[in-house]
Amino acid sequence: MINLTKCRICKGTDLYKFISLGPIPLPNAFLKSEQIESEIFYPLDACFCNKCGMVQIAQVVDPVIMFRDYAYFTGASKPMHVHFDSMASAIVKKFKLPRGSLVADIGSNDGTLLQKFKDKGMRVLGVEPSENVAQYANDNGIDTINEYFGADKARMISSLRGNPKIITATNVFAHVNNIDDFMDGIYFWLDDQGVFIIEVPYLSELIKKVEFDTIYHEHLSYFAVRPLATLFKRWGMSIIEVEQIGVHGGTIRVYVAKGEHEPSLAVEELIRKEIELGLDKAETYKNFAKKVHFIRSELVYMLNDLKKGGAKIVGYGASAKGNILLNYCNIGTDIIDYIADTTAYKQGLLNPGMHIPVYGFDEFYTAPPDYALLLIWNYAEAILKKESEYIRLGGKFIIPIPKPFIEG
Ligand code: DWN
Repeated sequence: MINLTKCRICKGTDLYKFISLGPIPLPNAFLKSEQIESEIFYPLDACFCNKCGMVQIAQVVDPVIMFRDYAYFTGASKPMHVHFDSMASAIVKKFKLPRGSLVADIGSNDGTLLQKFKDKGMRVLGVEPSENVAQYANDNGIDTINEYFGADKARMISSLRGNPKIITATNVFAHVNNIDDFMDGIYFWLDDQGVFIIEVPYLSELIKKVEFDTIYHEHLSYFAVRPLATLFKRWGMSIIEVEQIGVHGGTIRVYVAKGEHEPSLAVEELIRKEIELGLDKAETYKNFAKKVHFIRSELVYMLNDLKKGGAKIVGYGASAKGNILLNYCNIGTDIIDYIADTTAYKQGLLNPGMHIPVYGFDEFYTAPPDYALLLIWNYAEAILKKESEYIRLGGKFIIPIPKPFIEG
């Protein structure tokens, strides 16, 4: 693990640590009981750069440890199929992509997004560092190179596969430590008339909705439009469009092209709102930390009170963010009997840190709990709809973010 001494973007050294969530295990490090004694806990500090306003994690954990055998499969979440289908349709339409155009996805995971592009007649290529997930994608017919992306790999791939019209990177750009090498690769590989499209959790939403459980070691950077615009300029690229999307608690889809381009009104509007929200001020993050402490006490009080009343409580969705929430609030098997999750890889394992068992949904439906702590609050709308029968029969959801409340 490396401790950050200068800002990942501007290399400034005036970093303000505004919250510590650790020591805490990696949020996707699900484990067997025999692995508990060797479990590793890391410090987890979020910092604000007083020079350029970039928010970032101060601890850099070796990506091989985090991603070599990865527990997160995009396709396990039905709402992500819907999201990526609409993303692929929007991009094909927006850029009038002829059939057979090459679309590349970096951090392509199990190929869920690329399958949607393939269904629309595009040629697709994934670049995915996690061996197990890349294998799954290849087994399912999505051509995927099992590598970490960077300048060297871009040169190798380009010589073999040509230059893509579109390169996407969804929930990846924030995971990259060596952004300079990554962007060198993007600039080299992208067709000169091409567009680089990233989706990253939006810092404005994280602050507004106190989404502290999305702060973890995989997410090294927390982006706003303003620092991103500064960053891309270093490669002679510019943001041509930004869209706000609902997924993962509030995301921005950023379209970047080579050369100078007039920013759209949306870009200027979002930057204005970021300044209004105070994203460029340390005070904003100090207040954020206070709200996080308040959520923790409220949630712990609520759960203990329900438990004292004899309630049966389970976790719903063994997400990375859920593991941060449970560890930071010290919520364990004394409160949560198990966590139900759709990902086969996670079932039968224990969640990191609190060692709560992860099951499928059989027991959730055969012996419904009184309460389900929604650890995937980012899918609340879809889940409340999907579980309407559970609610009709008296089941209730505890939604922890942005303020703990009971739904149902
Ligand atoms: O950036 C990342 C985001 C995109 O995904 C990664 N660093 C890791 C991951 O974060 P997460 O685990 O918090 O992602 P989700 O998509 O909020 O949670 C997915 C988990 O929820 C999966 O384990 C599947 C589960 N799930 C479920 O059990 N029932 C999901 C849905 C929609 C459901 O109905």
